[in-house]
Amino acid sequence: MIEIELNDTICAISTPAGVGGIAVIRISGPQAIEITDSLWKGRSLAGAASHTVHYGSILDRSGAIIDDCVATVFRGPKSFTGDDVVELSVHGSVYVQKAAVKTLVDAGARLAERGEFTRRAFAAGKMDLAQAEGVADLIASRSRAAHDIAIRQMKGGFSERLQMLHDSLLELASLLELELDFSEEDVEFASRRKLLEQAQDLRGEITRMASSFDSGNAIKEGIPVAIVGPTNVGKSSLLNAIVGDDRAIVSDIHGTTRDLIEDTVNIGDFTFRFIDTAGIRDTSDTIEKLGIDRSRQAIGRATILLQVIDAANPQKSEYLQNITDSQHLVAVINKTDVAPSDEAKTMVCGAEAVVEVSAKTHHGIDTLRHALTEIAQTLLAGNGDIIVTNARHYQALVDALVPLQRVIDGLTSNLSGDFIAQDLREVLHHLGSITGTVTTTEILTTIFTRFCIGK
Ligand SMILES: Nc1nc2c(ncn2[C@@H]2O[C@H](COP(=O)(O)OP(=O)(O)OP(=O)(O)O)[C@@H](O)[C@H]2O)c(=O)[nH]1
Ligand SMILES: [Mg+2]
Repeated sequence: MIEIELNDTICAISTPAGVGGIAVIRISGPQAIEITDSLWKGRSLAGAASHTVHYGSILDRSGAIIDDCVATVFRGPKSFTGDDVVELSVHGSVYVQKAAVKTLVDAGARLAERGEFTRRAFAAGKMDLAQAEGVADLIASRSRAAHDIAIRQMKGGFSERLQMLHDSLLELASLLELELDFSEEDVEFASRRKLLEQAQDLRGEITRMASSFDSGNAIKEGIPVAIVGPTNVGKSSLLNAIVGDDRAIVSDIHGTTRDLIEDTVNIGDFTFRFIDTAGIRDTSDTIEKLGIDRSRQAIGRATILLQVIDAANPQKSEYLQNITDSQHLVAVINKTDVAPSDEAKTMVCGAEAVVEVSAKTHHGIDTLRHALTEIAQTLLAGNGDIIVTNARHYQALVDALVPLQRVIDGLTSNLSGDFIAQDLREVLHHLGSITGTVTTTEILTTIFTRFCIGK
């Protein structure tokens, strides 16, 4: 999709590959209705009003019936793509789906590229780029939290906020220009101090948005939870108890787990990515050492750490020394079915929650699951109403902060307005790239080829 033709008529199967009750084939473009009508047995679609549904049969080139189906007609510009669109609901046989697409292609439609329907919607001004990416995120969302963020983005919440930032920056630029126009006369339109305050506010807002990316990305991809601790404390047993499956090997031999073992589970509104790690201890075993290195890396990358302490053999946790402010620590005292938790509790340091469990009897596992959703909730709540989940948006915000800092430095050191205006334009450029007011074919191709065909 390097040079994309946006004026012909395209078609694709929009439902997932395979057999289903029904499958939807979408046709979009200036000839969508005409092409479908040429293969249609039933009342002609040529005069059909927009947003109407019609029963008939789809025919192959020889006139034989491929299937009875329902055609929904949307006339442009009031359609998803802005062009005329027909959606055919056929029976979900793999053969019927393929035969229907083939007959449409034989009659003059072209097979759509990945994401081409949404790309056309963007080109027609139906949505901006951030909203189009929201559509892709919505399709990919696996939890309520990820769905909520995606739907807000798709409905334009993020775009609106960017527009406000854009307007503030333009205002700043025009005030600077006024200053330039009247610099000969001794009139002060806006004091530099005021402009500086405004620029600092903008920096605060953009920084806040950019820093929400860590949480946003975790919510979208699954919040990484590392299960860590010394050997034999029951980390693998805990993973199995949480995910409700025999995912990891459990044994009473110290150093059983060597590699990272991951499993993804939805709890409440969130997706969590649990990572069982090798128990940390001094060892001369080469493979085990490599495993322990991986445990330490997993600790560095996790959003939530479950520090597992064996109630029957409590030990200190030097391995948690380097955790950062943005990481959340939960102490899990395990094997409470065989030993009291008092001594283990004295090993807890800096944890947000302490949960007593038995991975064996499953006692306390629900409490632990609840504690995890409470932390996840703070990830959502701690970032205001805009949460950035897209790496491209994050990068654009970070890129915008560089020239914005130059604006602030320029205002502080009383630099001439035209230099500052140049930096302001650069900030606007980076913010504009998020919604697609400034963009290139290359960027568009990268974004839309991540979509599925038929969307
Ligand atoms: N009684 C009791 N035994 C447990 C509990 N959890 C785990 N165990 C036992 O403790 C032993 C170690 O369990 P694992 O889950 O393999 O421990 P681990 O922390 O993954 O160990 P490494 O992989 O070697 O680091 C096994 O014999 C488990 O059956 C529990 O809650 N109660
Ligand atoms: Mg293990």
